[in-house]
Amino acid sequence: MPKPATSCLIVFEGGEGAGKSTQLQQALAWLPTQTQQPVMATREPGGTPLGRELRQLLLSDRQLTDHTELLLYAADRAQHIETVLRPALAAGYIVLCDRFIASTIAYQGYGRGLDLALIEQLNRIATDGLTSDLTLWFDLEVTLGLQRARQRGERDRIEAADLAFHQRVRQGFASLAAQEPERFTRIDASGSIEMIAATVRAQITRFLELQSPHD
Ligand code: T5A
Repeated sequence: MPKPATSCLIVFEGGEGAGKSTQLQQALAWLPTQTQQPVMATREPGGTPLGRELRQLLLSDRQLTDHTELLLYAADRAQHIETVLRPALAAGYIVLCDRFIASTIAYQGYGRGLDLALIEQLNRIATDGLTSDLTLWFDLEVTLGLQRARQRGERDRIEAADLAFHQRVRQGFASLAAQEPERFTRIDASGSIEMIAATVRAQITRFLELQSPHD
């Protein structure tokens, strides 16, 4: 696999239990065998010490208003970008990130029904213009994803939202994929872990080849 010219941010997105964290770990084990470039993994919410506290709040059973929830995700992101993502990208890393901006659009925008223009504005402030280079969306039928997530035990505050909420979240991801088909790639997450990992490897390989300098 050719070495990419620059650092890059590859984001793993999806609804509950779609398998994105499992796939991120697989990619994290495989990618360093393919490139000289340093590779690291991080996540939102919870990619910083402050973010881990925010994550606990966000996933606890506390009553949060929808706007409070939105602002806490934005605070987590602002801290993550300034203290983790930007320094890693400046140091030449390929960064694999579990969830990013698209989750806010899908969950708080489509799921909670908050104003998409407001979310865009807030994302602009939180990210200071940073966007993903490639987003892999793990798409799975909602009931199957919730079933997988529930097999792990207790439901968190967001998993516990009703089915219609999770269906709207899926529509949100679908809409983002339709808007930017090159950067935002849908991956069928219904197969085995190994089958999906092979698709992820192919997508990342293709992306890095496109990034690499040509003669
Ligand atoms: N959120 C996040 C927002 O609302 N707005 C935002 O802006 C952001 C950033 C935390 C929550 O925050 C919300 C979304 C979330 O509700 P999270 O930590 O990513 O985000 O938590 P979850 O989405 O809840 O993570 P999950 O772990 O449920 O989903 P994953 O990562 O998609 O699933 P994964 O890989 O952990 O797998 C779940 C189970 O399925 C099995 C795994 O072994 C595991 O047990 N599995 C498979 N089983 C069969 N076949 C496969 N192919 C499988 N792949 C995995």
